[in-house]
Amino acid sequence: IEMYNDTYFKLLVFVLFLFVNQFSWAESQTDGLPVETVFTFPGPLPTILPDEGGFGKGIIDLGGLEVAQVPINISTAQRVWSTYEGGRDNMGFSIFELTNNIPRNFFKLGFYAQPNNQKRFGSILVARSVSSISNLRPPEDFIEVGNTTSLNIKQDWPAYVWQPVCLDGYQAVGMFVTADPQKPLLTQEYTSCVRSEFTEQSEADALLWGIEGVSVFNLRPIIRGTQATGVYTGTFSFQGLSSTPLPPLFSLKNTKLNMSCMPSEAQTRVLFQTYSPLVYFHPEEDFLPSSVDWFFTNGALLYQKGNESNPVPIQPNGTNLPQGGSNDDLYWLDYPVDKTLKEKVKRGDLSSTKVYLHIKPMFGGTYTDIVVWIFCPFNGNANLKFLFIKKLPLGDIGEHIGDWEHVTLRISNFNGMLWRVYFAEHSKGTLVEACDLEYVDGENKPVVYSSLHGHAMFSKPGLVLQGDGNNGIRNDMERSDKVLDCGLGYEVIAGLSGVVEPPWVNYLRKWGPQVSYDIEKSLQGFAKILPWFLRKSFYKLTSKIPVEILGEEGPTGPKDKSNWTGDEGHS
Ligand SMILES: *[C@@H]1O[C@H](CO)[C@@H](O)[C@H](O)[C@H]1NC(C)=O
Ligand SMILES: *[C@@H]1O[C@H](CO)[C@@H](O)[C@H](O)[C@H]1NC(C)=O
Ligand SMILES: *[C@@H]1O[C@H](CO)[C@@H](O)[C@H](O)[C@H]1NC(C)=O
Ligand SMILES: *[C@@H]1O[C@H](CO)[C@@H](O)[C@H](O)[C@H]1NC(C)=O
Ligand SMILES: *[C@@H]1O[C@H](CO)[C@@H](O)[C@H](O)[C@H]1NC(C)=O
Ligand SMILES: CC(=O)N[C@H]1CO[C@H](CO)[C@@H](O)[C@@H]1O
Repeated sequence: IEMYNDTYFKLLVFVLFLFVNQFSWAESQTDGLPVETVFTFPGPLPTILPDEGGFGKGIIDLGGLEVAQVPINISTAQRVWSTYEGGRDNMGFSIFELTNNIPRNFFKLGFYAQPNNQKRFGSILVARSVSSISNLRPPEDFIEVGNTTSLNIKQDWPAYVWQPVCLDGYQAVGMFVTADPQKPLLTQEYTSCVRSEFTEQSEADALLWGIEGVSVFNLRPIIRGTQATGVYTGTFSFQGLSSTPLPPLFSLKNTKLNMSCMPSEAQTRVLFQTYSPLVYFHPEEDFLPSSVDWFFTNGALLYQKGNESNPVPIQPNGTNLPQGGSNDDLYWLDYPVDKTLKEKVKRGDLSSTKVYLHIKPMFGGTYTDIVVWIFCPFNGNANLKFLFIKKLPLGDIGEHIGDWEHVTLRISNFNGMLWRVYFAEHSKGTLVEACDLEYVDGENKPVVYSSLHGHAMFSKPGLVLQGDGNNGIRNDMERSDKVLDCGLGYEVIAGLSGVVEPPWVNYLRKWGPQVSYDIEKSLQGFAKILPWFLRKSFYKLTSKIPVEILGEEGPTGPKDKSNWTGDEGHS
């Protein structure tokens, strides 16, 4: 007992000491929040090869308006305001102003904001006019958007939010924030009105924070895709502070769009060597990926409507597949007729798997998307978690032949840095910022988890339910020795000059027969085996699960999906 007392007394004193110290040294409430640390990649950044092209040069010319991308870090930006509650993980968010290391003669277009639950990460564009016409102007005035005095939130001091008022023919692209009620001076420092030729309409991107009807989100161009001109600026909008509607904020626009800032083939390979994902399949996964040639040469057959008794074997690269046309049901692929061979093909072949890369410009050629397509010959059935039933296999539901999945690396053409990764998940998906990814030790290779049977892509292991929160379709992700290192075997199938698309890319019909079972009927079958008092909630749950999860996206190839030329969807 005495020893107990003595040790514990010492411990108590020590803990008290730490506690008191904590208080006296605390400078601000952000101490210890992830946002206080600047994110750095675990490995070396890609080497920007000396090249005649415009990739990785730091500055991109939008056709008379040059933009540079400034990372938000300790030596470039200062925090002007934070709130410590609301938003992601209820940790609040912070607003930053660029203060140093802005390239000479470039001007701020607005401020930057990010959630406090992330390490300090991201960047914002600054601009310079390089034309006889002034493509940039200081604002005529600032509108007071509002202030945060009346918000019942933890904050060091209130924020005052301002939006530039521009001369006719010019548009504002970002908001400014001050810590005192004085209007920002109308000096050259805030040369933030952009000539309309270089702007286009914007909309809300990711929600950064929201509380009591007030919301803050990044801005992105409304029209996005490989041919779209809208440029992502990195500014944000603060909505709901004032009751009067505000004039819209705009995105930038690349009037040139000559794609001269896209990486060359050699540069693309360096980028993929740096950021190629590592994909973990579930330990219980039986249906692994394969290369398309493995699928073809192991007996996959091409069927034609009306001639079903004469399927034909498929040549390597799909040279005998019908080209072009549309996703009608005139042709489809199926397994070999032989039972043993069929079972073999279903299981794929991890060791010979290749991934297929589609390289495409995004945000007016200021970013490069490297879409990493993975083919699995078979998509296994769906499992449901329902009340006390942890795992109810749903018979055939979810099964289909020919499963195309993807993750997309979005890389800055200013500096070759990875910005976001898109994880495709059953016809939707999630964009994850580079600071929130898991990486292979000491490298910049993102870790990806493929869900059991459905092969949906996730950034974290564990269980994700799609339904009503506690019940729904299971997505089980776990590390195992079934792992695909995408950097080891890949083929660029489209988007680089000189690359000829293999014929299978232009096969636009289904990679498996049309899923023929009746989902409704199968579900009714499951409901029947449940006790009667559970049936109603079972129906209620299954009605909430989007049909495309149960039926899957359908076995169409990469080019049939609008993501081929469009932006990745948002969750
Ligand atoms: C911050 O960004 C600037 C501008 O790119 C860069 O020069 C500097 O090295 C960075 N500083 C740190 C501490 O990462
Ligand atoms: C702050 O906003 C409130 C409205 O929410 C307004 O009444 C007040 O005048 C503003 N304060 C200043 C100093 O602008
Ligand atoms: C595209 O624009 C860049 C930068 O102004 C210029 O150097 C290059 O010659 C242009 N390329 C083409 C193909 O027009
Ligand atoms: C059916 O397929 C076989 C094998 O490809 C082909 O020889 C035959 O001409 C086809 N018949 C019709 C009616 O298209
Ligand atoms: C498939 O096509 C690619 C180019 O598109 C070529 O490099 C490769 O040799 C072809 N493979 C076969 C097996 O024909
Ligand atoms: C994962 C993803 O975003 N898939 C989309 C790709 O495009 C098709 C349309 O062709 C959409 O239905 C999918 O949701």
